[in-house]
Amino acid sequence: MKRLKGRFLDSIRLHVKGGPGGMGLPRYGGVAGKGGDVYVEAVKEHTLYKTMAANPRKRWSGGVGGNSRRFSIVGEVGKDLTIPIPKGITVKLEGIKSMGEINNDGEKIMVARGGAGGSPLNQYNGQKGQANNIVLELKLLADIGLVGFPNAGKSTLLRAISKAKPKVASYPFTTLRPTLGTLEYPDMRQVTMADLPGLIEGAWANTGMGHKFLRHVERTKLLLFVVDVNGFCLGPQYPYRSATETIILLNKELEIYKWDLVDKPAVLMVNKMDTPGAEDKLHTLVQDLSRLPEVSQKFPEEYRPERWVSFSDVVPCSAKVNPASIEHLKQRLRHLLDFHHADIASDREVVEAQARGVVQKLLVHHSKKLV
Ligand SMILES: Nc1nc2c(ncn2[C@@H]2O[C@H](COP(=O)(O)OP(=O)(O)OP(=O)(O)O)[C@@H](O)[C@H]2O)c(=O)[nH]1
Ligand SMILES: [Mg+2]
Repeated sequence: MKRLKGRFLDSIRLHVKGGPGGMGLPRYGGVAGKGGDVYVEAVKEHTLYKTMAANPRKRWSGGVGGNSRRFSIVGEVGKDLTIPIPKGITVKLEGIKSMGEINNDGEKIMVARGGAGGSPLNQYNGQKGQANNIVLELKLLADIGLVGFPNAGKSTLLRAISKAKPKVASYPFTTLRPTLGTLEYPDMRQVTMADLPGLIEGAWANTGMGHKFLRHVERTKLLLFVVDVNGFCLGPQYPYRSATETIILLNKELEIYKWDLVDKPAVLMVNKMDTPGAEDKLHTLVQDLSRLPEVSQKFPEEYRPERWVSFSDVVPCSAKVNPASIEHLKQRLRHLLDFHHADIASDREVVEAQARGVVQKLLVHHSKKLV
């Protein structure tokens, strides 16, 4: 069990067991009831903490199937059990196998099947229910997810742009757990940002912190790549990676984790612009950005992305020493989030209008807005 902060749980493990089937009655050919199944179901405003509090022993079982009796020849079916959980959860069978995802309230998944009731098929012996250890992993819900190599300045950025106070230090892998911060705008709009542990090449193979934290960017609306303009080197025995190379390698890690993560709107923050020689390096980086596939040729094939992230903005910043650059970034992020939101909203408008047969009018209206 991982604790983020106070009562915030990131993942929990539960033991779930389907109810056993009842006993059949051979003399009368009586068939017993099957055991109850166990489900997990998303309930509005639920949290993993509440799931834990509801049953601290973490063992959940379905109801026992009724025996077949002389005066009630067909046994009663055991009661199903539903475990309330929050939405935004990946349900896994212990190990790594995913059983499914729950993204909306009311969605449910069966996690353990009840045993069959006693019948001629099993010599009238009720069967045991399935027993599983399952892991419920929460995917954070943030508007913006920070993605970057270690030491690039992600936590420094979150400190500068919000009131959150994640740990900052000059060594890699300072951030061990996701942290959320809130960006506040003068019109009271709030945007959330998730600071995540640094990623390095081969994260998919669990190098560094591994890429398990990428699940937290699955539900974000926008990816903010944070790169150190000077590039990165983990240590003397590791290769140096230029800023461009870190972008390519991050792109690959995202693609491997989930290919469509690469399609999310993305912004590139080029950090540490206060350091010597930064301008020249930025210049090279910007040139490289238009020929990423070419630059990636120097890597072995397994590090070369097949799908490319496309950045709508490249914002040079200094998270540590230049608050104005961070203010500018904050404005750009707001603008992009509003833009993408409007995009979704106008799609919805069109669908609804189509249903009412007024699509023509709307299209005229939209094209006017564009000019
Ligand atoms: N010169 C300079 N240093 C910076 C800047 N931003 C961050 N740093 C320094 O870079 C180091 C790493 O910063 P962090 O914010 O901890 O980096 P991170 O990306 O969160 O690193 P991990 O948590 O390890 O992934 C710290 O020593 C920061 O002070 C910047 O704009 N300019
Ligand atoms: Mg950090």
